[in-house]
Amino acid sequence: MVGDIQGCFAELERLLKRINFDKKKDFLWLTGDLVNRGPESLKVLRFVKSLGDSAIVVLGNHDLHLLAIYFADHDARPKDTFEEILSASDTHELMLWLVSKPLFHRDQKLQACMSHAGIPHMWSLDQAETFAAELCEFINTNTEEYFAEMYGNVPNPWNPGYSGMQRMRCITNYLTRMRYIRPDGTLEFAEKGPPGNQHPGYEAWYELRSPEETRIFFGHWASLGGRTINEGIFALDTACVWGESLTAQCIESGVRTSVACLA
Ligand SMILES: [Mn+2]
Repeated sequence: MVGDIQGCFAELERLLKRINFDKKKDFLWLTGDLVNRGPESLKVLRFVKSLGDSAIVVLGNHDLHLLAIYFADHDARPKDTFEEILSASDTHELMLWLVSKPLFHRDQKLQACMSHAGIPHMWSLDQAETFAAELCEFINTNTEEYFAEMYGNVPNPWNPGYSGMQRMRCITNYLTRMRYIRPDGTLEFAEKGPPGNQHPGYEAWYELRSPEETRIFFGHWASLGGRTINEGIFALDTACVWGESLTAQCIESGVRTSVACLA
């Protein structure tokens, strides 16, 4: 399991060498945000795609942002680093590959699951799996509509009665953007720092989850430094693109390995 790569291809190569990753017998789980801000997003996409079924990927907010630029003509933001991907000879193939990826993955035998930002406390893992599958189906059958309408902070909080694009945007926000949440499910979108100084009434999402047998792995929240207070919930984004490190955790043994950012 490797956290947010965000275009840090050299560090990914070094990390995989360090853990003796062998695509013939190992599976590489990636918590999403393969691209953006870092220097070599195109290389990351090509490499992960080349792993075929050995790579298990869930989409993160930066991946969705890239797809929205490609499929719905959204504008890039000043800090985005997508030019190389968008002008590559294999852009279309890469985007079709990326858009087919899920937003949640669970392995019953390993008792492990992942999504980019995590799973809100109101959802059981079965529900998360169902909602994420609904979303994936929607994205792949209504691609342009989805990406044209994807951005936005509402509706918030979740209500099981939502349908259509409202429902899809709400599921997207929990699985790819969540950090702080209120007991009623309301998300706080602006606060990105570590727990301690957030708005009153909000908690880190994992603090509201009851202990469960299946371990949850997530990325997205770089300021956590790879730590949560929960046994069984693992933060994997160790801020490589911000100059810190890229981290892998062996799902079976729990052993962690990090390589420092090379930039
Ligand atoms: Mn993210």
